Amino acid sequence: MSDPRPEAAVTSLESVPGLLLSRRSILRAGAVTGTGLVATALAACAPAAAGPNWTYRPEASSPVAAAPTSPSDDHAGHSATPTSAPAASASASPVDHDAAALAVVKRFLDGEGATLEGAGNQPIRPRLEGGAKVFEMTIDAIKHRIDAAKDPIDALGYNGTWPAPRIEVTEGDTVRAVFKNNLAESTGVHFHGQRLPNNMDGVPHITQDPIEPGDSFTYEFVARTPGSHMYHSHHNATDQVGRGLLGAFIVQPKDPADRYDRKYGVSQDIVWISNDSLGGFTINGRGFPATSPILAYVGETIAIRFMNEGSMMHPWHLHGMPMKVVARDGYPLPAPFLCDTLGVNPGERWDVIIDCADPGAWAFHCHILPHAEGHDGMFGMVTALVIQDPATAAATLASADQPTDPIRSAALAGGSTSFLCRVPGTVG
Ligand SMILES: [Cu+2]
Repeated sequence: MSDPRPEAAVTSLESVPGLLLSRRSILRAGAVTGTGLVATALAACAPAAAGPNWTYRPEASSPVAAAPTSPSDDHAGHSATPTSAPAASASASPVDHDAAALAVVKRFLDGEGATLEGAGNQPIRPRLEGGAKVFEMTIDAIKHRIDAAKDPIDALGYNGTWPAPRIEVTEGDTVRAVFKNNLAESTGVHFHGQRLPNNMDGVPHITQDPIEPGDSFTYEFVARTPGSHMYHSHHNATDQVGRGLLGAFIVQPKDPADRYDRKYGVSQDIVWISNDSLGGFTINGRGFPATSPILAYVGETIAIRFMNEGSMMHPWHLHGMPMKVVARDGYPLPAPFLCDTLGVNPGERWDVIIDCADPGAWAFHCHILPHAEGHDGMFGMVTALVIQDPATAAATLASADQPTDPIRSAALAGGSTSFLCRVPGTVG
C-alpha cells in the first residue's frame, strides 16, 4: 500500500528547526521508546510498508459514532478501548488513523500553544506595602481556549487567566492577597497547602462569609510552609475549580541552599497544573496539541512541579529517562526515589528532578490512555520533553530559521511554565 499522506505533511516534520532532529533521528528516538505515544505518532513518518490502513472506529449505532469535528475533540464521549474487531460494516466511513494522528502532531510541532491568547501561570509582581507583599486579584468570567480548533469556552479565571497568575513568595513573607469578585455568583479562595490562621482559610460558612458578587475579601498570612502549593475556589468548587479558578502558589525556602537551583542544579523550574473538568483533560489550561512542550539541552537538569486540581488521579509518564521524586505537597522527601510513572492524586503536589541525558523528542503524558490518545491520535494530557544537543542547538540558533522556530516559541511563549527558582531579592 502506498503512503496515503500528503508529502507536504511528511516533510513539515523535517523542517521544524526547533526539534534539531532529522526525521531519521526522530525515528531512531522513537525506536528507543518502543510503543510510546510520540513514537507511535512520529512513526507515521516512516514509509508505509505492508501495514494495514486503520479503519477501526465505533459502530455506527454507537452514540459516539458521529465524526468528531476535529481529530482532538472527540475524547469527551469516545472510549479509546476498541470494543470490537475493525469494522467490516460499510455503515461507518473508514478513518485514516495515521493521517489524523499525524495532523494533530503537526499542530503541536507547529507551536499551536504559542498562537493562543491568554496564557496562564504567568508570574505576578506584588506591590510592597508596610512590609507586606500585596497581590491585587480579580475573579472573572472569561472566554478560554483549550486549543486552536475548538471554540472558546465559558470559563473562570483569576486576573483573567486559567491557570491563574503564579504567585511566588519567600518563606516568611507576609502575603496580602485582595480578591475582587466580578462574578455573578459568590465564591471563596483557599490557599491550599499553607498553614494559615483559621480565619484566612477561605471556606465559606466555615471560616468566612462567601465573597458576594461585587465584594472583595483580603487574605493575609505569613507564608510559613515552603514548597509547591496552590490557590483555588473553595465554594461551589466542583464547578468553579473545574472551570478554571486555580493557580500555583510557590513558597521558596528562606535558605537559598534549599532552592532547587542550588540544591539540584536545575535551570528550569516548571509548574504543571492538571485539570479534568471543563474542556476535558488539560495541562496548564490547554489540551494537546496546544500544550506547551518542554525544551532542554543535553546535560541540563530541570524541575517539574506536578499539581492536580482535577477530580481524578493522573499517572504522569515520561519516556526515555527517570524522574527523581524529591517532594510531596511541598515537603521534601526523606529519601528521594526514581520512577518513570508518578501518580498524582487530586489536591497533591509532587516535585521531580529530571536529568536530561539523551537527545530526542520524548513523550510525556498521563498514562490513563483515555486521557491521552484515541483512535484519531493524541489529545488532552500529552506534551513532549524535547532534549537537544547543545552544539546542534547553537547552530540552529545562529541560523536564519531561529526567529520562526515554532517549537521553541511554543515552549517559551505558549503558556510557558518554566521559571528560574530564584528567591526574590537575592543575588545568584
Ligand atoms: Cu489522566
